Amino acid sequence: MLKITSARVIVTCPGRNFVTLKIETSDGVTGVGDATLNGRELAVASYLADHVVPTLIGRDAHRIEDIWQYLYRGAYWRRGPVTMSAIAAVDMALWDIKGKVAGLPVYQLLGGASRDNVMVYGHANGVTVDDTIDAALEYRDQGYKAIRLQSGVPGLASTYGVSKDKMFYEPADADLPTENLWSTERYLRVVPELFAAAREALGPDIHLLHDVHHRLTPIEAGRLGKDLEPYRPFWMEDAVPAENQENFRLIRQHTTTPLAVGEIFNSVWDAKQLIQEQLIDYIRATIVHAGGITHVRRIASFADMHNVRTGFHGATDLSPVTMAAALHFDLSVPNFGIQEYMRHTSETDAVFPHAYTFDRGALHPGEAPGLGVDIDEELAARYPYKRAYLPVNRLEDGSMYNW
Ligand code: GCO
Ligand code: MG
Repeated sequence: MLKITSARVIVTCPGRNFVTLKIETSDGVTGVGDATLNGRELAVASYLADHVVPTLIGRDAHRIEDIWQYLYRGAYWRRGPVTMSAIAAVDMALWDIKGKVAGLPVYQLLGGASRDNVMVYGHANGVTVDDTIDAALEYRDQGYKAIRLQSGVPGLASTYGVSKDKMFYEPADADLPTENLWSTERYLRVVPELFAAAREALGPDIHLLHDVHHRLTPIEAGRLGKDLEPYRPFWMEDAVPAENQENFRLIRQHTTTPLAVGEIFNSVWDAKQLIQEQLIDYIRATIVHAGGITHVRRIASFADMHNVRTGFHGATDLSPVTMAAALHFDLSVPNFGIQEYMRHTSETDAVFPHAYTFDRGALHPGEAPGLGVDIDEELAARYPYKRAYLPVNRLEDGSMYNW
């Protein structure tokens, strides 16, 4: 038995907040897990430190499945982003430990590589369509085969996905939530223009993606999907909020544009109908917010049975620990689709030294045993927690809307 002797929660802010769990075992092997929930970080830190860590001490680190069930069933209060992010952190750390003990990278424990590397998409954004196309050309020149396009909406001061710094996007940048304005009418005019310009500039071979960020109704999403069809988008993401999974039937009736959903899902149950009825093409639930490798594995297997592929969330609020875990998973899972890749800043990369590498539009998790990522605790301690919120969104008449 490999006893868990300690588990520590480390909160650090090298430019943005990250919550990391580090588990230590009786024979000195350690593992790391990500528990970052953007804008609500301390809730998960407390859930772990106050409620999970005391129950882990003395358990056998090798019993990953049993510990997962213990934390999920044992809490009585199932699901939810806070609970599932906390469980994910424990799960990732235990897979990391198992890999180190075996002397194998985690993807080998998951069945080995199903592909040579993991295709990723980068984020091109700009205030105008032309700026966005310029950014997209830079990504293409760096070797990206898939690019997400987000541009400003004429008449709106700020829009989701458009950053101050073209190559980095960080929405949680204010001590209290900033307020954005939204107009569906203006937005629906600009996106088809953006895609027309992008196809013209980038040619037929680059995959083009777009994130609606939950801002349309199903019939509006049907309209946008139809308008984008001539430009062959790879996917339209989060077209509508997904609490009501049936909503997607209406979108499907109107467009063949592929649909991606799930970055805020935390359980297979959030996607059950979407997958079972093939109402989506890509499931975006990811390791940190959906219960770790152990649970995402179930989601992906279920999706595979229904011809739905993975397209995991990979924004900068998912730490390099999640990125590493996602890459091991992506490399091995049969129904892989694509992986989002929003590069971390050099400060973040220094706090989380990692083995994964980027080459011509693809990532590889590397061959280091375990997840191949660690946290430099001394460096992390130099960046104390800094409160930061995601923005909120209102319609032009002042109504609260979806950000
Ligand atoms: C994406 C996402 C992010 C989220 C962010 C919230 O597709 O990458 O929509 O940009 O908004 O992760 O914390
Ligand atoms: Mg998104």
